[in-house]
Amino acid sequence: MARLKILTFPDPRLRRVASPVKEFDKSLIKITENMLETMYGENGIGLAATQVDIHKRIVVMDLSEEKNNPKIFINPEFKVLDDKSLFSCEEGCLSIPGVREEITRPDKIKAYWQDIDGKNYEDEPEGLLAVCFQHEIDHLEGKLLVDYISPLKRDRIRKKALKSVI
Ligand code: GNR
Ligand code: NI
Repeated sequence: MARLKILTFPDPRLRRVASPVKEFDKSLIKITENMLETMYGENGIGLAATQVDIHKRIVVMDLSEEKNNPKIFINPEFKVLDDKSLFSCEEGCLSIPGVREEITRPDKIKAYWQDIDGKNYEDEPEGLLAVCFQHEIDHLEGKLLVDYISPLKRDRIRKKALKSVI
């Protein structure tokens, strides 16, 4: 296993749209193992492959207190069941260190994904799981939580991030 480097905003590679996983092979297992190690190492509750410069539709998560409940979502998708039911949550992102923003998202969603063997699942996640699921799918679409805030605020975060690189 290996820890992977996490891309940070405004790296243009975070804007790439990930491709569906078609082969459920050994290399997929290795990617998910490395992503889990990276997520745990950075104290994150979720990680999308895009964040480690792998542009495939792979997400890992662990929302448990004890960090002993790793979840793998291959080709995750969701549809909004009720666009009037919203949930606000202060979100952070490993690709935008130091930034936390209150984001409002649909609360009632139906989630679809495959497991590491390609088996299909669906569920109606709630609360933090529903938030995290949408946050990670945003990454696979090249979308970041700064896209939900004002352009002025986003520009400030971008300038600060560019300064701290040098
Ligand atoms: O570690 C993370 N915490 C978090 C908190 C609230 C809403 C979403 C998240 S996901 C984030 C890890 C991350 O950047 N995943 O892409
Ligand atoms: Ni994130």
